[in-house]
Amino acid sequence: MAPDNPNGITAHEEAETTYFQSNPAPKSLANHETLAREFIQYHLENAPNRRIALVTSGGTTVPLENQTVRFIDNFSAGTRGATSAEYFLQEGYAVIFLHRQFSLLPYSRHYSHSTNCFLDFMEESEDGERVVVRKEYQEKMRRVLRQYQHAKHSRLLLLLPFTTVTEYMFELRSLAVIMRPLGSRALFYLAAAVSDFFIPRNRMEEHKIQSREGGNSRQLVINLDPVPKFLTNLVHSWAPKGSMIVSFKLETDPDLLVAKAEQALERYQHDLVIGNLLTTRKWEVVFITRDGGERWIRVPKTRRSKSFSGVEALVGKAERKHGPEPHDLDGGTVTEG
Ligand code: PAZ
Repeated sequence: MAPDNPNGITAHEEAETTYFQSNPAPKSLANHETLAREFIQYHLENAPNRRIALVTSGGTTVPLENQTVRFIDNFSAGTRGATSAEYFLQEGYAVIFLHRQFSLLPYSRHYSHSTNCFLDFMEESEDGERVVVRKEYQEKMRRVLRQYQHAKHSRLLLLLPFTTVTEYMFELRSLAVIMRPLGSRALFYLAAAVSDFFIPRNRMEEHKIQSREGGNSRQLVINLDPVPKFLTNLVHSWAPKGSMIVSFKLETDPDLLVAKAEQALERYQHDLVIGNLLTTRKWEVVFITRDGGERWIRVPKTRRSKSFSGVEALVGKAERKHGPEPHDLDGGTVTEG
């Protein structure tokens, strides 16, 4: 990118320096960096052709106090990210799963936040000696357990949690840089719902904000700054050259979705924007591509109880960009058009 000022640095680089110097790095960053380096090194040494997807998932928080009692949250249960991670694993990728702490995780998502308590999946054996999975759940649980154990034992899945928007930004930057040796085998799948606004550290209250002042209740007026648009930095500076970068765009107004997704692709110059609407996100998404394409992918009405990731169609795209993987795709769960 061309420099925007006489010092030879772009406005995006300047925003990056200011943001990362004036907001504190997460305490777990150094440990996460070590884990990510080891993970990538392991795959480079043991499966040099394997692709690695960084899947981001869940919503970021914006703390109102440094010793945080209250925070603003971004909508996302982590369903898209956790489901997509499973599909990437199934398609032969290793996955770094950067997720909001306590949001849905690949595999355990089938049980952890279900409408049943996880204890409802179990019962005592007839002799009362053991706790066992209820008969009607055994087949599915065996399948999920096997997939989970395979991912775990083959070191295919690295789980890294974040909570705040600032933690997310530090983690994303570090992971992208650590992924550079992967070159075109790196894929970024940014499904997390990241806050557009935050309170910079130097304006954040240290202690719990009090609701009364001088004996009277008070109004709370919050002044938020925009979070710099770091997708530009990710695309042009942090991520490995030749990697595939996919972002998501969530809207609530159907009339805005496609235009906003197209705008994002034009602005950040990455590979793909997947648009979705809050109310229909589980059944349909739209792929906006650099060639001006707008492709809707829908789960047929009869299959709508199944979680939908959109990865089925995306993996086909990644293959066209990077060359085929040695396995077949199961594209049978979605329709296009
Ligand atoms: O996690 P979830 O399945 O409840 O929701 C997924 C989603 C809507 C957060 C995701 O598909 C998405 O659009 N993420 C980007 C949000 C944004 O525009 O910032």
